[in-house]
Amino acid sequence: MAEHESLEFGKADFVLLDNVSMEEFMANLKLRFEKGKIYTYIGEVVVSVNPYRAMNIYGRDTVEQYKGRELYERPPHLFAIADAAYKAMKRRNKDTCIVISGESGAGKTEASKYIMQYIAAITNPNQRAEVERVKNMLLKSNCVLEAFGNAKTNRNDNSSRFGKYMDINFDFKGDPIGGHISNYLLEKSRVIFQQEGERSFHSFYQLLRGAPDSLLRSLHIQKDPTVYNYIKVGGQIKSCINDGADFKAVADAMKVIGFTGDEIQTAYKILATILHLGNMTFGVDGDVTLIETPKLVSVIRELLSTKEENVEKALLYRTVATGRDVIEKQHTEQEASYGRDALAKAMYERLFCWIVGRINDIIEVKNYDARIHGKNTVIGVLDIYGFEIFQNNSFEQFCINYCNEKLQQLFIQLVLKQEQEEYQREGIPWKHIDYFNNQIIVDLVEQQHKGIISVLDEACMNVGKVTDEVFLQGLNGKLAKHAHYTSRKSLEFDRDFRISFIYSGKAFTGDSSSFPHFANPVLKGMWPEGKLSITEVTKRPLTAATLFKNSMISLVENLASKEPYYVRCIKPNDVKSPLLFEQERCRHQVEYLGLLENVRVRRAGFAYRQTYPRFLQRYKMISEFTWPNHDLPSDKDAVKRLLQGCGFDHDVAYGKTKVFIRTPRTLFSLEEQRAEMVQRIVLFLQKVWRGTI
Ligand code: AOV
Ligand code: MG
Repeated sequence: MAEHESLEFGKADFVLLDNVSMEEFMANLKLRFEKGKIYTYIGEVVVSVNPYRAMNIYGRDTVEQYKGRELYERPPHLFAIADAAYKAMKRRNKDTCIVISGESGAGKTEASKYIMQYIAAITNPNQRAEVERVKNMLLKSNCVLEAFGNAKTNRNDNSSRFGKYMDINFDFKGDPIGGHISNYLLEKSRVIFQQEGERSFHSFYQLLRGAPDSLLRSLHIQKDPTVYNYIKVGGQIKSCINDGADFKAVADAMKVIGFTGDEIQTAYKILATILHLGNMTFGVDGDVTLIETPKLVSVIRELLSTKEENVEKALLYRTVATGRDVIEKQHTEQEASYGRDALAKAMYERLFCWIVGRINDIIEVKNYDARIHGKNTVIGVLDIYGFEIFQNNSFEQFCINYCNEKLQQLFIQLVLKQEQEEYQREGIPWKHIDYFNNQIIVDLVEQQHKGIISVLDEACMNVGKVTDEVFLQGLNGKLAKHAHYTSRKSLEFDRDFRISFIYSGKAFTGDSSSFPHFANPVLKGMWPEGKLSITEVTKRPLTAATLFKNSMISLVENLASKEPYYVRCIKPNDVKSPLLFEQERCRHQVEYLGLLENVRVRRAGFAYRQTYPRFLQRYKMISEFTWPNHDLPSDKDAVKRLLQGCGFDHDVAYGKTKVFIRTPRTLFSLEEQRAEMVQRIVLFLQKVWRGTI
């Protein structure tokens, strides 16, 4: 519990509230926000409120204050959590992870970057060149991924449109030696369409506003974004983002990471191709579908180093299987424009995944021999897209929100449920605390046979016949009785209803597109499959929803296998104001993040626990009753005796196999006494060895 703060700033840990009620919680959160204290603990969880202004709390001097300190020694800060995760990893050889959650615009991505900066700042005291290089690449990767994966939305000017989980690997000295990035479902529909007031991915505007004229000429691109259908809506928006300067920063970052000149050029060519695709139109002549913009075909041909007929084929035909043969079937006009959009989206997604893959090739740990160097440990940082609801919610919003539900479930599992179950198991007197378990919502989405994703998969079996109606009928048939499902419900910020938003059915039923064949080796690398064989054409691929579900399940398994630390971000208002604390808006977030329940469990709970024998092993020297050995009937009795002797009896509970300590302060004091005794014992032994005793 952080105590080094004056009370005028409110309670630094919600556990210290006089009464755990929503009113007191909110009053404390508001007071601290208004006093410029954006971080507050719930035990080891950091609650963060987006300040919407530059804070002078991330500099070198602050790093020094937190480095190597215990959580409760300093005022609440992200750095303290980062340090705790780092210490746990280094001291106990544990893989740890930091899970950052909160809705769109709450400050997750900023938090993840500060955490990475902190870890970079406290490691590599010996300035090993190789480690510095790795650190630099890890930090620079953020800039590149944000350019291609973030966009301005109505909720956030720099909204992450993909989920990101980054592992940082450390050697036995605790220095970073590499990393790995997993990305989750990019919101590729943004490539072809944005809602009013939003933009496409930053990368497009950066290219238009930042690229030198010669480059633009070679890409046949004009500077004015409103020329391009795909980014038109967003193109008119002057945002606070400096696209021109960012273009150079991203290009530099790509070079530092190790992208070759050819690779960077190819990325630009793909961006340009997508912009040109958006301006392509189709017509009909009799029963033949035509491209009305042949000039663009030749531009695209040039950019992709392929043949004109390949581009035409990719746009006007699709590959279908008839019996044992694969044939090319011509698109109708409407199919052709749908196919064009699908191609644009798929190209951007490939580009993005290829960038992530290239970064991974470069930053992955190489030449590490665990037999020589000891275990290579990991800190994972999870920064996903936050929960969001728009007027129309597409497949991607469905996935984003499902992902948030999964993480909330993990939090409930680990923090609330496991904690309560352990007390029960240990026979510690305990009043059960009710909380909303969102498992029911997760099940609604992912359950076998009757979950939304299963229904979708079933609907998709009828290739060609899937319509919104088929899907909706399937859902209504299976889920009508589900308490958390309604088929058409108006948009409401309703506490226990989070799935019953309008998700537009169309987007659920996936894209299919064929690709031209390329001569450019970088492009070839992005489309390794080449020409499809008959089995691949007829093979039914897993649906996008099932792929996403599987990736979420494995993400959660991965997080659950590590020691988790949590940052819970809150967005104070919808107008990006540093002054406004919208009470209702914040209360709603506190509610669905389960923060009050978190305080209750924590308060009723215990900061530290250890089995009796291990506890004795560590602390037996501080009591005459237990040092060097005790003669009590059991280890439990010995621990009782020891703690009574120290005057800590009031702060502990004795379970069946473990002792539970309520406040960290008690533990801290035990540690101090131990250190003192160890020192004395060492001195004593030295005297013995020297023969002075
Ligand atoms: P998000 O990651 O949680 O949203 P961001 O981390 O992008 O949100 O934060 C949104 C904006 O809030 C940033 O661009 C900053 O302007 C401001 N901000 C956030 N944290 C801080 C901070 N600690 N100090 C100063 N300004 C801050 V999303 O990716 O949309 O779910 O999908
Ligand atoms: Mg983000």
